[in-house]
Amino acid sequence: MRTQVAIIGGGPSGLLLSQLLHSAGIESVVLERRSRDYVLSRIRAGVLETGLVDLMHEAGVGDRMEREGFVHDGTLLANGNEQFRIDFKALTGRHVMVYGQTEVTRDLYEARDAAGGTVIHECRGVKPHDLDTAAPFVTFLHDGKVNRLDCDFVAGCDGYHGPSRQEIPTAERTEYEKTYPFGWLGVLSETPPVADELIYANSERGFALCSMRNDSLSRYYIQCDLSDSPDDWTDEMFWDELKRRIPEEAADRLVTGPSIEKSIAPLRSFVCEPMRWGRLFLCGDAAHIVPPTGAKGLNTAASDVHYLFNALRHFYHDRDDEGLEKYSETALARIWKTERFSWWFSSLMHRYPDQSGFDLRMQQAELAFLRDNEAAQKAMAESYVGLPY
Ligand code: RFL
Ligand code: PHB
Repeated sequence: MRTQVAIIGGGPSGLLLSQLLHSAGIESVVLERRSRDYVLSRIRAGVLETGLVDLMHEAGVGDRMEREGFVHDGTLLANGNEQFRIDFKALTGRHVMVYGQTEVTRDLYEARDAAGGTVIHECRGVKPHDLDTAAPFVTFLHDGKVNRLDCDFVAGCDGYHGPSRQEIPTAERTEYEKTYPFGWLGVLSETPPVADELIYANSERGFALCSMRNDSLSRYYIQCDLSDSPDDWTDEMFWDELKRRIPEEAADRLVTGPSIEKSIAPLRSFVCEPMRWGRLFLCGDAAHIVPPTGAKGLNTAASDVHYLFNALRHFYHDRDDEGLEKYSETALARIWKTERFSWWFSSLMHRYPDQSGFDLRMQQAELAFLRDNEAAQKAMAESYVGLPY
């Protein structure tokens, strides 16, 4: 089998890259370890920056998102019982779109099918070879046979646990990591959202987030211990704890119901440098992770895809390899700024087990400064709606 770009991983990064390449007449094959149902059952991101919304349109998959997504012009920040709003529209002239990652992925799969694209599911032992030559290839097990996919380039879109990153020799790879001493317990419930916009809440009992997917589907998170398991939390315990962490007026309005999904995610900041080695290019979670405060993971994956797609397009259409040469540098420049924002917003909103009285005062002062200072709000809003590509 031969293609121009072999894409490892059929999550949002891999599928979006594949669909954009198709729109530019460039062939690709996507190799995914899981079944399609499994990929579509993962509940993850919910907030899309304008850059990702534009990319979805560029890939020809924006129609359902335009119809069913929700434009949010601001977000609410709560500190105990106090609450203030960051007005994205007034501060930046821009907004974000609430549309689930599951829906993004579904739209991309459907578009790949409609275009006759090749996505091979349930591939095992995916392994790239000869990445430092002009003729790389990928081997994988599928339907009980070893297959070989020859290609010009390999895109490593296989997430944090995928094998692509490990192909960069350790002597040439630097990994930067910060783990946080807590996780997020998330619940999805078929109930109307508590507010029209997201509420990020800092409370004495820890962080909470009220988010949503649509008018009748809500997504809530609370900061929890890393040693907790979702089974430790009955629905009743979850709702009780959430109510104690958000402003009273919101708690009074909160409609509760049975959870239809409950999971715990640890929080991590991580960056791998470089993002390119020979003919291998890393995209998305394969190269970097942000803590979810600020909703940047999927959006950062999208900016990588934008840079890589344009670099490949120039290579194939204009025989210009400058974008490929500079891919790692260009992508990382934006990633580090987004890492900073996600780290800052996480530090501002969570309670840390070892937080001193002074640390707590600093957090409170930072929140008061943000509430009262328009320049600080503008800086926050610019990162939240998404830095330019
Ligand atoms: P993914 O989604 O992990 O997809 C990688 C794909 O690669 C496959 N794979 C392999 N395929 C072949 N061979 C192998 N050996 C393979 N190993 C792995 C996997 O099966 C998978 O299908 O990475 P990608 O495409 O880079 O996308 C990244 C996003 O999924 C991620 O950044 C976001 O979900 C993060 N995130 C959020 N991002 C946002 O922008 N906004 C949000 O509101 C937001 N909320 C979240 C989040 C992540 C969360 N969790 C659970 C980590 C909320 C949560 C709770
Ligand atoms: C979500 O709806 O899943 C979500 C929203 C905002 C975040 C993180 C997750 O910052």
